Formats: sequence, C-alpha cells, structure tokens
Amino acid sequence: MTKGKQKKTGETKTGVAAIVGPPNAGKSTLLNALLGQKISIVSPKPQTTRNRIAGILSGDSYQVVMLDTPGLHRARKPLNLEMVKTAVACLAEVDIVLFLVDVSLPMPEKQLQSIEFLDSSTVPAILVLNKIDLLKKNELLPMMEAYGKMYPFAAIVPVSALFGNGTDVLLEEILHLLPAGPRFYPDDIPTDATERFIVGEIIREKIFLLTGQEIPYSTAVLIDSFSEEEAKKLVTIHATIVVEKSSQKAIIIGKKGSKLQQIGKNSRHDIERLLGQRVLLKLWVKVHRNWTRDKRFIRDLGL
Ligand SMILES: Nc1nc2c(ncn2[C@@H]2O[C@H](COP(=O)(O)OP(=O)(O)OP(=O)(O)O)[C@@H](O)[C@H]2O)c(=O)[nH]1
Ligand SMILES: [Mg+2]
Repeated sequence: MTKGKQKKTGETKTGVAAIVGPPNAGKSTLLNALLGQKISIVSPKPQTTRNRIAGILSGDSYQVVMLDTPGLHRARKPLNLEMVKTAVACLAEVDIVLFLVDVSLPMPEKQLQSIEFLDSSTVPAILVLNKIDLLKKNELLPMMEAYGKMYPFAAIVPVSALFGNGTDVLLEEILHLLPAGPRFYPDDIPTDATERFIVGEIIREKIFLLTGQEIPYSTAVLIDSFSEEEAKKLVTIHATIVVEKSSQKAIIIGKKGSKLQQIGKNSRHDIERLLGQRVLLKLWVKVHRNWTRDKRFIRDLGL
C-alpha cells in the first residue's frame, strides 16, 4: 500500500499531516501501521512519545509526511510542557491534522480537553476513532455522532491501528484533502529520523515495557557512540540511561544487573532488526538529578 515507484505522468499529492491527540490513543501505532514498518515506539503507558517523529508515506501518486507527536495533556513538569509544546507546534506547520482518540474509553474529560487544542489550528482536521476492535458494533455510530458535534471535522474515520483496519480509508481521506505538489523526499526513505535517534528510542521503549511506576518517566537515553565495523558486520553502540536519582539507578540495574541485562537483550534484538547487522550494545546508567526539570538537558534531547 505504501510503497511504489513514482509515475512519470499524472499529479502527485503531497503534504504534511500531524497525528495528534491524547496520550495513549495509539498515535505511534497508527504511524507504524500506515508506514508498514515500525519507526515509532509504542507502549501501554501514556506519554511514551516525547519527540516529533516523521514517517514518510510514498506511493505512486502521493507522498505524505506524517508527524507522530507526544500526547496532548495538561502538563506541569518542564519535560511534559516541552512535549505538549512540540505537539502544538506541529498543528501550525501542517496541511492536515489527524486527531486521534481511543474509542474504548468513554469520551472522558481528557479527550475533550485535548480537542480544545484544535481551536488554535486553522487546517482541516480528520477525526480518527481508534481501537474500534475493542468496541461493539452498535456503539460506533452514536460515538461518531457525539464526536462530530464537538468540532467541524472534515471527516470521521474509524480504524484499528493495531490490526491495520480502516487505514486505507484514512489514507484516501488524507489524499482527498491534499494539494498536488512536488515530492519532498526520495521514495525509499521511511523517516527523517537518524538511526542513532531510533536506537535511543528502542532502548527507551524497553524501559517503558520492563519497569513500573515513575521509572519510565524519569528516564532518558543518550547514545554515546555508534561505530560500524564493516569487515565484521558489527555495530558497537554505547548508550547511557539517565535517571533522576540513585534509587532509580538501582531499580534499572536490578538484582545482580538482571534488569539492565533484560533491557539490553530486548533492545539489541530490535536494533539488529533495524540495522540488519549484528550489534554489540553496552549500557550504562547515570544519575542526573531532576533532569526532567533541567530545561537545557531537555533541549539536548531534541525537544
Ligand atoms: N486494542 C487496540 N489497542 C491499540 C490500538 N492502537 C494502539 N493500541 C495500543 O494502545 C497503547 C498505546 O499505543 P501508542 O501507539 O503507544 O499510543 P500513543 O498515542 O502513541 O501514546 P503516547 O505516545 O504515549 O501519547 C499500546 O498498548 C498499543 O498497543 C488499536 O487499534 N486497538
Ligand atoms: Mg506515541
């Protein structure tokens, strides 16, 4: 669906679409489903995505740059404020907004709150009702009607990002709203993110999946070095997991280093798949006291 050579004739629809919405709605899962490949990390915990991540969707007659964004929420901590700022900034620089909600939640306060963010946007918005696999059939129509009353959406599209249902209809609706224009990227590039960045994200994802409570939210990953030895077909990566206090460092390391080993093993598996090469991954854990409040450090993380 997403791949194909550029036609010599005929017009190409191009533009930029932002996927925005409350935390945990499935924005990153949708980006991966549209691309047919995983570039953005996913976890069952909210506030997994921290940066703007671009996926490039190329087909015979279109090229759409899709921006995955951090979840819109009422933030207080500097890290979270920067995350929300990143998402809101995307609203201003795109041609289309895909506003994604989780239909398995009863239209709660949080989803309504984040619809308010659309008031600052002047571009057409498509409402994407995600996780329809969790809904009974007769529940969908009333939900579409209720959401439809909240904002003048250009279209409402039910999908299951997890199972890839409805994503073809969504793409049609997006193309319907896009103008003809020149391509921004070669067709075979799925993202503008660097391998280095994605490697850091993979490690962060494993921490989200393997640790609880505040640990994932107190963790950042820095790639210290990334060196390829072509002769050995081996990539050696050194990375530092940054936490906010020493008690968190002990948790990440685990009994006799078991937790850190598990994080390393699961990360390496995914990184090898990403790079198509063997990987030697060395992880360190470092305390940077209260880094989630350190604006300069947050900026260094690319936010
Ligand atoms: N059942 C079901 N689960 C889904 C679907 N889409 C996403 N999920 C799950 O929802 C959870 C959150 O998915 P993410 O893609 O990380 O959500 P997100 O909106 O990017 O979250 P943040 O980055 O934290 O804002 C994960 O456990 C996904 O597997 C879906 O269509 N159906
Ligand atoms: Mg995400």
